[in-house]
Amino acid sequence: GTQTGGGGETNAADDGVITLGFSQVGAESGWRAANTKSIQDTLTAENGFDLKFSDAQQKQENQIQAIRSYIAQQVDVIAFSPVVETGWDAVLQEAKDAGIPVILTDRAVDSSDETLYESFIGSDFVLEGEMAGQWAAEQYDGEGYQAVELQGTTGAAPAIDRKDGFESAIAGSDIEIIDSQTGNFTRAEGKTVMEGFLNAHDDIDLVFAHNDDMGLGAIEAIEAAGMTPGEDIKIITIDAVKDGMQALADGKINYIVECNPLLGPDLADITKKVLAGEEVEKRIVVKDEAFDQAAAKEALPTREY
Ligand code: GZL
Ligand code: ZN
Repeated sequence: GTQTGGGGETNAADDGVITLGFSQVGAESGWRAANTKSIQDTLTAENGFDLKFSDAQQKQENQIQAIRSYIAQQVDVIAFSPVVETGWDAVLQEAKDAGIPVILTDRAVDSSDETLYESFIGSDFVLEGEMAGQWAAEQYDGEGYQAVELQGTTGAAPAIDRKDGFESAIAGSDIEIIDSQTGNFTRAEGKTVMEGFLNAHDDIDLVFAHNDDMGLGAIEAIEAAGMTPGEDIKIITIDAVKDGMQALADGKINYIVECNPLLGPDLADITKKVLAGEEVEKRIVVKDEAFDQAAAKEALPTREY
């Protein structure tokens, strides 16, 4: 519904329909596709929403442009997954001045001014990195393992935090990260970076990829080099989307930490509470589990994504 109030106060949609403008990062990975589906399947007309959705092709300027257009359209709520952590304060202040509440999903912003958004719904990426590192340290300690790291998008919260978590968990083990580069969360770039690692090092034991898609790209590069992924070179990834779980069940990946993309229901719930003037939690942490090869075989038939 159109925003009848002036700046400052927020009011529920006057015609009973909640107009929500959503700026999505892009369509870079299987995780993103599942996340988009969850949002589009939940924020439907029958659930009381008029969803305006935009794909930023992983460019921050496109997200800022989309948010500005939602402000101009005077939507009831703005939600987005910030592609990187920094550079949002100005546009979020514009939303605040227009009296439009903002909800963050999936990735965080580094704004020190917490009044710029109502709530942040997403996983604990540091914990995901720690879970991956702990498993690696348990499995591969005492053997002088050399690891390479496929980082997510430079400046993105999941890339920064997963790296930190993994490094803290392997500190004290004799796993050493001998090379680390961004593959921008995509399969194609993960493959290209892994090809570079394989040319530069003849002693790689382990790949830590910040998402399944880059891990799947690494598998292609390892096989093209005549080696067996999951055996000659172990692979640990994060997300647990269908293609990753299949590779895990097939023995090409050794361990996957889940990052649940099904954020639509939480977003719908928080949005309705915000518009009803109810108190909402500033931070909603989505729970994640982890899978080895046996667990993947077991879980695959009933995986929602
Ligand atoms: C994590 C999400 C990341 C996924 C990637 O919540 O932001 O972005 O791990 C996706 O697959 O591209
Ligand atoms: Zn080397």
